[in-house]
Amino acid sequence: MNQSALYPPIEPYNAFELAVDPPHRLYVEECGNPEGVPVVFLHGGPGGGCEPYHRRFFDPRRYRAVLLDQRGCGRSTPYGELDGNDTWALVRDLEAIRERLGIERWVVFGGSWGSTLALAYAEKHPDRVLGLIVRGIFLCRQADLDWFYVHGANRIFPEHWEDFIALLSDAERADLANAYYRRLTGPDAGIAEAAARAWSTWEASCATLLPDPEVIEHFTDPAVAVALARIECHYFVNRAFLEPDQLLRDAGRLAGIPGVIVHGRWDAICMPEGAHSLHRAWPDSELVFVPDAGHLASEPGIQRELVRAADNFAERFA
Ligand code: STX
Repeated sequence: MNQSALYPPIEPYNAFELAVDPPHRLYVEECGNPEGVPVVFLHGGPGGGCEPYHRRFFDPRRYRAVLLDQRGCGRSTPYGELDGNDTWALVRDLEAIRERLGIERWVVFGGSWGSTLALAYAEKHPDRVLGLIVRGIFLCRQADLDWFYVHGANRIFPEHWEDFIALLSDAERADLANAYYRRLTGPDAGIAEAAARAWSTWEASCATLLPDPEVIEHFTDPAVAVALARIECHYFVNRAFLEPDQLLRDAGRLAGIPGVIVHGRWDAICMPEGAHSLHRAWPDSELVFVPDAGHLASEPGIQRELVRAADNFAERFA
């Protein structure tokens, strides 16, 4: 991974587990300056978990960065748990963490599903948000799900799509998400793990502008893939627990919140159109299309724009 735009590797100065609705326990950590501007990092998927480089978008002298693994993934437990796992539970978790840490207002920083969650949170609790930095906009409209799981991305990556649908029967292919859901949640652990690998391989294969074996390796490790596939599939068969077009419909609630939208021009997972539609609906946002990037936060041009946005907000909210 090209990490030139990022701050140096850093270890948390504080890490803890927070018990939320049973049986869920969340892994939370804080990095940087305890007196700095609070920012919360929201990872993708849902179910993707935090990675060490996610700490490195934030100037450690100026930010108090809070990172968490959302319900059921990463170091949160139980691993892959779907009960009590929905968008509004995650929004409540953010409030629980904010209160536990004694933070009044924070910058919210999220990519992909992390942008979905950031928008859902900010539209519900606008008074808690200093500013928003969102990347790889994923509005979870039916059109967004169809683009990635029905028609759209499969026309860009047909050979990876072929692998993705290979384990389904012809009949199952008509309703791919439900067919995968049955396998991922069924009693046979071998079938479930094969489905998880195929699901996560599809996503990782579409995530970067140039093929990146490290990304594919990371997301197809069962310690990541099983939670990612189970949780994504659970959210997507439930339309992410959102009303149709809810996030755009309610974008007016973001009025007055400064924001930066960063999106790769060649993002094959989340359509650039979504970023543009969000920008139109949210007048206080700045929209940056990165001309030479796909979807992932680790792509060089995306890193650069995210660090630039975070540096600007550190100045602004100091
Ligand atoms: N999922 C969108 C999302 O959040 C449909 C996402 N896309 N790729 C990822 O996350 C990984 C980083 C987990 C590969």
